[in-house]
Amino acid sequence: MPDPSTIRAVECSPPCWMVRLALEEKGLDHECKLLNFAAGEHKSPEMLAKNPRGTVPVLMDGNIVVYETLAIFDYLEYAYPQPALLPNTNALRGRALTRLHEANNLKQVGMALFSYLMNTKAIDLDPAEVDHLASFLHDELFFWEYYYGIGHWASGSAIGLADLAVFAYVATAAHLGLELQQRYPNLHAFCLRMKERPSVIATWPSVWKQQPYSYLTEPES
Ligand SMILES: N[C@@H](CCC(=O)N[C@@H](CS)C(=O)NCC(=O)O)C(=O)O
Repeated sequence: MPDPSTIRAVECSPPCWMVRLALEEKGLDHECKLLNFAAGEHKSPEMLAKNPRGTVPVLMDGNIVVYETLAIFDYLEYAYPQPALLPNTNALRGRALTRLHEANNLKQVGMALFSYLMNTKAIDLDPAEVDHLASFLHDELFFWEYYYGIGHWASGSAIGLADLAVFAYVATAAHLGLELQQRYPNLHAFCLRMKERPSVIATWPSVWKQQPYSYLTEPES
């Protein structure tokens, strides 16, 4: 890469985190410009010129602009194949791509819940709505708990793009109070493995307090 690429991202956004993790895992020299979401910096004229949808993440690699998280993943894997984050045999790649795109289900239910929690004033939060949205997340986590019981990584014996996606959503849910250890031991072990990786250490949201929230913590019975 002649010049370091830049990534425009907002902190605590799972899709942005996914791309930052991929850049770190690939050891690519890059600059991350964090935008102020509340101030609408992701919709500035400069950003809209790059991505008319006004969403982040947006990757700039020289003159090449790529947005849409999965497109960025695809681009990085093609442009910078080593270290690979997708396997190179047909069978394993088929499974890895399945898991990666399957993680969109996690994104849908995760983002619906996270957006509600983050965009609603504490006083207006409706516990029934939180439970309702969390129930979809639990339904989805059931699948991932099963997959991470088969192996350490979402597909095959090496970390891959799907793992980065799953981690960004599950770690966010855990930060919001989802208890993993008892209910999802395989996902818990996966998150512990991920937390030791330099990519996660380098990108851990700086605004996250040590103590997770308790929005998703279930009362003890
Ligand atoms: N389809 C996009 C969506 C990414 C996304 O949801 N980004 C959020 C931040 S977490 C965003 O930019 N929201 C602003 C908006 O939708 O206007 C992708 O996969 O990159």
